[in-house]
This record gives sequence, C-alpha cells and structure tokens, in this order.
Amino acid sequence: MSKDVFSRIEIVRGDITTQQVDAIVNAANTSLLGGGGVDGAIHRAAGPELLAECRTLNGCPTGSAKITKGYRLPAKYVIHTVGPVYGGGGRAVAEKLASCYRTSLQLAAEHGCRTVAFPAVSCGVYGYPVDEAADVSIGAILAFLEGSAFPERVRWVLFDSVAFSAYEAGLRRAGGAAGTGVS
Ligand code: AR6
Repeated sequence: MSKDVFSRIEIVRGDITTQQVDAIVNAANTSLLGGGGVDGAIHRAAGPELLAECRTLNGCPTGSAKITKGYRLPAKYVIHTVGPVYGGGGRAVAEKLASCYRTSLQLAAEHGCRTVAFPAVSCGVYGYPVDEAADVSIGAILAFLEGSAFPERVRWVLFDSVAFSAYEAGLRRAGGAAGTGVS
C-alpha cells in the first residue's frame, strides 16, 4: 500500500450531518425510506425533500448504494448505502460491508466528488462490532483509492469515542496513522 493512499484518509469524532464535504454516506435500510440512528439524523437535517427523492428510488439491496441530492445539508450529495446485519458474522457479511464502501466510492467518483464522509456503517442497530468493521472498511477504502484518483479524500466521522478508538487502532493495523481530529 503506498503512503500516498494513507494521506487521503482521515478519522474524526463528530456528527456527519455537519460535514463540509461533497458527499456524506448514509447507513440506510433496504427501503431507503428513513429510520433511526444516523439515517434519522440525516433525514432531519436534509429536510423532507430528501425523503421525497428517496421514494423515487425503489429501495436498494444490501451491499449496494444509491445517490441523492443533499438538500439542506452542507453536503451536495447523500449516498445511501445498506449495510449488512451482523448476525453471526462471517465472510459473506464482511464482503457485503466491503461492497457498501466500494459502491459508495464508485458513485462518489462518478459524480466528481472530491471529498466524502462515512459513518461507521452497520455498527449501530445492525450490530457489527466496530473493531471488525474498521478492518473491513479501511481495507476496502484503501484498495479503492489505490485504483482511483476520485474521491481525493475520505473521512470517517465517528459519533462516539469507542468507534473513534477502534478506527484509530484499525488504521495502525493497516500500516498508517491518518490525520485525526474533532469536527
Ligand atoms: N453522525 C455520525 N455517526 C452517527 C450519527 C451521526 N449523526 N448518529 C449515529 N451515528 P446506525 P446501522 C453512528 O444504527 O447499524 C437505521 O434505522 C452510530 O453511533 O445509524 O447501519 C437505518 O434506517 C453508529 O456507530 O446504522 C437502518 O434500519 C453508526 O452511526 C439501520 O438503522 C451506525 O449506526 C442501519 O443500522
């Protein structure tokens, strides 16, 4: 893995709805019609126009992603991805989570996004242990960035200190220490 790729990722503690980036990623469900957690926060901050656009999308399968406008958010786009329910874990579940990150980044690249922010997809209601999710998602993002100039920068926005520490440790295991901070 080249050093250059690590310089393109960062982790912060904060609220994803306030991020000044081109696209934020939503941890949605297959209906794309809203929910609790980060999904609820994004819909509240974006306003009702977001739900209206989501109704036109006919849902989204687990492991995939769809893009909408950001409406009242600072971000121009919201990329809605559907993480797997952890259940008993295993390789198929990890592959679905990696696929969420890949398809979200692909959509961001196709829309010319230079900066993208992710929450810890599947690490809330869907029960994915955050240390395992950190390894899977960091691996998927580094691999994607190796092969693509866009997005230029990827930021994880972790809501709590447990998730933040897990991602910090994950980055060290992956061989880098990305820029970290509070936002
Ligand atoms: N900014 C950043 N991260 C947040 C925020 C926020 N404002 N709010 C919560 N988190 P979850 P999931 C963190 O449950 O596990 C919804 O109902 C949270 O602490 O939002 O993928 C959907 O509609 C956790 O670390 O998503 C689905 O039905 C992480 O975001 C289901 O939940 C993800 O937690 C998806 O479950």
